[in-house]
Amino acid sequence: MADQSFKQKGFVLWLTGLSGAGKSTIAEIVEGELRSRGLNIEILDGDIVRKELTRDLGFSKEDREENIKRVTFVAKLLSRNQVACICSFISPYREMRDRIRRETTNFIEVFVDASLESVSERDVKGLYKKALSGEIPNFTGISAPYEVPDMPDLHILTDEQTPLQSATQILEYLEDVGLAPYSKLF
Ligand code: ADX
Repeated sequence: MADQSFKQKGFVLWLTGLSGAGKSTIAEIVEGELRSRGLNIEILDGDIVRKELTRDLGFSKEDREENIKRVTFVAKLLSRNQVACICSFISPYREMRDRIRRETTNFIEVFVDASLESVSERDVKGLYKKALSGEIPNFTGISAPYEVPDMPDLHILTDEQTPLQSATQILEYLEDVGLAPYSKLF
């Protein structure tokens, strides 16, 4: 049951982590749950945004910065209009994530942490194999850096928990800071 007295505030829930760490899956669970609690919500996800909004960009440091810059612009517009915005991007550079924090209100950095061993072993999209053989250059974790967040608002260990448990950790945090109405979880 949605809490009718809850007044929605905009926020930017930013999921950062390696490709295949579970960002998109967790984002979708959180989205579904918040929508069912009556929040207006949008997801901006790397794989989709790169087809629709940043198709012209690749994976050099400059292109990733431009990718994140455009996404931040959209997230800013949404969140300042009380929309909950879930952003799911590798966003590998600390400096770029710090910039988003400075430019948006209610920014929550979530480190979706999976070991390189586990993501490259699972290799859901078959990209790690290609990156290791050199077929894909500049691949995060293999031939391009991932700068681990120093002080994320939330640190999620996806090697040790299910996507549902990770989503629950995020939902409890959002409830605690007053950005989501309380509800019986799942
Ligand atoms: S970011 O670095 O600019 O934040 P983003 O999250 O948008 O990256 O896109 C990452 C997705 O692009 C990955 O999940 C993967 O499917 C795909 N991809 C293709 N090439 C690369 C690459 N060189 N490095 C990382 N991801 C890549």
